[in-house]
Amino acid sequence: MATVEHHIPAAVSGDPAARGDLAVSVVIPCLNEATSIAECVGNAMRTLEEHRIPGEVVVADNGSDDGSPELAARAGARVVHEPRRGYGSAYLAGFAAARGRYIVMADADLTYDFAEIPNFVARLVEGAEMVIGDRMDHVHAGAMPWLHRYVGNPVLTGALNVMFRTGVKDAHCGMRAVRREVLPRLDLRAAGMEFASEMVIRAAKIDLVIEQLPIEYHPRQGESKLASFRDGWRHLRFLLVHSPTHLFVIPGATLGLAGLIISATVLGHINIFGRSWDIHSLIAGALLMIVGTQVLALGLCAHAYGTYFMGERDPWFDRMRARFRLEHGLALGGAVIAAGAVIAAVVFIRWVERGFGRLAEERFAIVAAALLIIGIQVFFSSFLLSILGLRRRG
Ligand SMILES: Nc1nc2c(ncn2[C@@H]2O[C@H](COP(=O)(O)OP(=O)(O)OP(=O)(O)O)[C@@H](O)[C@H]2O)c(=O)[nH]1
Ligand SMILES: [Mg+2]
Repeated sequence: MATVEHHIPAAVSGDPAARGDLAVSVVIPCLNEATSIAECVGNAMRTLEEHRIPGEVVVADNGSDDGSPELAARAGARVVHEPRRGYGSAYLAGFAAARGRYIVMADADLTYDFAEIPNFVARLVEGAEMVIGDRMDHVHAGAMPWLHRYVGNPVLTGALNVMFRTGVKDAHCGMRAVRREVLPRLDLRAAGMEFASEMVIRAAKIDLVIEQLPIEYHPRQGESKLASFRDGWRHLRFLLVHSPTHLFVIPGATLGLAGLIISATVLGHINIFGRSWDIHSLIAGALLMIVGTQVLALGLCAHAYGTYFMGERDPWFDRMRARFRLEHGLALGGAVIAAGAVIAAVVFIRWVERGFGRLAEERFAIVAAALLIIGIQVFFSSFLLSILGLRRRG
């Protein structure tokens, strides 16, 4: 068991009735954990008592059929039943029922030491708004499968930090603590295991003071509820759909730029690897420019939706919308359409000059088509962006 430092300030301990509120709610999500739930609840209650912390243990259940809720209640927990399935749904119900000023979260499988509760609470009392455990340096033998320890966790935590810069080392750690007063601002909604990612991302987005606490991770009792690939994908999907910059803008700009370079290489007759590049490369270049523009436009629309309807803030998008108006987009689209039309006209004139005979202006034809497609895309995407902003307030 981990060494536990006891430095709970006097303000936290004391008579709950005198303060009219509880100091700590330990919230435990539980799905068929009959082998361990009673011991978890017992350990949590004992820790609260030993440290004279006025608190409660809330067990959030949604669908156990092995008698876990009854065992939890008998061990002294307040059991909350949530009809909607999933780890996140259970936590949301548990949070709604919690009465403590500070909420400590931990699993029902004995993987976490409930004796750590006072350490988590102490960090909150000292000013942190969220405390997240960090298991990675203290994983006991058999506690975490190789795939999770060396692939799933590092890859997903790494992606999360690239996209959202949270600085959290173990973003899926199930032992955490949070001040209850910040929950409305966190505005959590995820139903499944991706709830763990949502909490960290939202906390970073609203600039909560997040602290990390090294803790030990023990082998679980009972059967795991985690499906590696399904839940891993749910986490990744969650990260992507909350970051239009990484899902659309960066890939779209990269594709478009690659298309532009390839097309310029062909049109400029630049030799690479001793070869001159022609029609087929130009078709590839045109294709990349077109899809790049399309993906970029989707990214701008996704940003607009996030900003106007989800209250998201993105400095890059804010700078964009401060600088560019609908008319700028229409002018840009119009100019690209005009350029495409001029090149198409040149091809047409040459055809007329040849007496409507055989024509070999494929390069110009491809460029004209690409420019017309891109211009039309920019033109109408600008209107769509404008429509998304019709109801904006800020
Ligand atoms: N109420 C409820 N609890 C759940 C649900 N899914 C998982 N849990 C609980 O959430 C906690 C975490 O689930 P685990 O199966 O331990 O997942 P994990 O810790 O990521 O994976 P392991 O390392 O295998 O333990 C446990 O206490 C589960 O009982 C659910 O759908 N509803
Ligand atoms: Mg577990």
